[in-house]
Amino acid sequence: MAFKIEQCSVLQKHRLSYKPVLPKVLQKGPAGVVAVYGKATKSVADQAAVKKMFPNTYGMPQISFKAGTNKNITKKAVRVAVVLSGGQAPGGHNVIAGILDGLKKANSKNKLFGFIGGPSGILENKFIEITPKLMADYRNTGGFDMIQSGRTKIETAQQLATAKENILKNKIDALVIIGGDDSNTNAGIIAEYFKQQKIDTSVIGVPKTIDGDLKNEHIETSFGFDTATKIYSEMVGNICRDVNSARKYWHFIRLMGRSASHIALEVAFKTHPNIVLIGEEVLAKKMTLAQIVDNLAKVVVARAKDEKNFGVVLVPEGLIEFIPEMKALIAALNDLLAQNEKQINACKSFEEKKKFIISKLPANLAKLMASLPSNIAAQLMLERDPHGNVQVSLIETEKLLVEMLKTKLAELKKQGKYNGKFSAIMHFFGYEGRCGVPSAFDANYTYALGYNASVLALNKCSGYLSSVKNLVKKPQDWQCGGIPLTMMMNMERRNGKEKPVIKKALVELKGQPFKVLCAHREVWAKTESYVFPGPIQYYGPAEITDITTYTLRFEHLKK
Ligand code: FBP
Repeated sequence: MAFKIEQCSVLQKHRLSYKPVLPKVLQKGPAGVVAVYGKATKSVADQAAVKKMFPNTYGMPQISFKAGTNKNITKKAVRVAVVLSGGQAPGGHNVIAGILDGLKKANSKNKLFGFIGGPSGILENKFIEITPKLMADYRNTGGFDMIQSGRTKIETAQQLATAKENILKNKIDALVIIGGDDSNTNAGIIAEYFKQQKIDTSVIGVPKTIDGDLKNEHIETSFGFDTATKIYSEMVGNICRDVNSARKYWHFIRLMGRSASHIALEVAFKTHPNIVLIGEEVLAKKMTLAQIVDNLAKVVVARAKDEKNFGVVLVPEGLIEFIPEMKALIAALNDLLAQNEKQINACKSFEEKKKFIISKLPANLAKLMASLPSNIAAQLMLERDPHGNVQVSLIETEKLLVEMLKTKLAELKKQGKYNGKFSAIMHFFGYEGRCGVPSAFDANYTYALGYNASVLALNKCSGYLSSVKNLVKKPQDWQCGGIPLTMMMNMERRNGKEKPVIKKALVELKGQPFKVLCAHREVWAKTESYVFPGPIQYYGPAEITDITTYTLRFEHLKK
């Protein structure tokens, strides 16, 4: 009997034909949607500075959509382009499917193009037409591979002029940028530039990031957070069960989430680890690295007394930037690396580089830098991303914590305060979660975000982020509209300069999700309350397939 290996998994075949559920307001297509304009808006902070930088797009009203007959939608065929920007997140292809279907429903002659490889595709004028036939191979799939992604930022006068030239050359009526906080800041900059240049092309953003830190009252979550946290939770749950079976290791698991600790918190709700560190709490309590390690040691020692030399610790990858002393060091390094590029590049070895940097740092930070293990010091000095962020996914914070914890436990042993065994296994779960097959929630949400973006585009709204909310309800009842990108901005220091950026939504210590953690963590530390969520379910009862995150549900409790 001949065996045949299929090119496409059985699940994938089934997912290709899944029809996402559209919110009621969008179900009649763009011509059946009317925009209702709210009051003028202002930025979340630094209003005068943001207004000065966005004179043409600051203060625009919020938009909410309602069912009705829209006579303003252009009858002439339009050309829309889409670009994926930044890190991958499950559901990106469905955003594109939603845009395509919305455009085609309005006019079968409308066309959608995809710039290749992220924003650099706009600058290099590399694009393809996204036809219904091409789209059919990517519906409800994970990944960004149809047109790929990238982190290029379009900000210099030259880059903006090139973007304008290519957009005009290709007669693009609207550009949809699917990205996180930095990419949507960039969308805001391009929207402002096009208005200033009197170009009729609208620019619309779509909130993407597994990190879950692009959110506010109108953007309840970014897409990908639901699927990624389900994937990580399956893996963490499996480790919890292994830990509870073998009872001999402490597992330290670093989880992606560049700045905010939302991912670690959500995974903790789903799995009940013994410890979950929350970066925002570390910052608020001004904890030092040594204090974090002391707290870890307390739990390890207490469990050892019950002969439990095992456990699970979740570490958000952004933790390092929240520790005040490390935050100050990273901020100083960001400026130093940006301002001394030539001299640093001329250094022949890592040691030479480190010496040069230490010579430029203030005494307290120089001491801290010198005290760090070489691998961590080297990781802190790695090149920043184009938006000026330190690449925390490359910093092995879990190893730093384990090394320091070992030293602490050895001291306690000498003092007769600890009599256990400590054997640690370290993991980093990051890239594993970014391209998974989107959960039912993310498949529906991304499709709605894309369809909604097509409606914004056809209404010539520029400088808006696609907003789909009321997400704890059924998709049919989700509310749609747009919120001005400038409304989410404040001023921050990036690459050594003050820049307007969309403010990241961090874990709020007064918020419901963190309060729930506080109510449970003591018990989780002492006991084995582990939960094993298992894999994402795509078929079966809605209570299994359609469930949203704890974070979203707890946040809705406050309303
Ligand atoms: P976005 O904010 O662009 O969505 O990316 C987030 C993220 O997945 C972080 O969680 C992670 O630290 C980072 O991307 C990794 O970046 P890269 O893909 O460039 O290695």
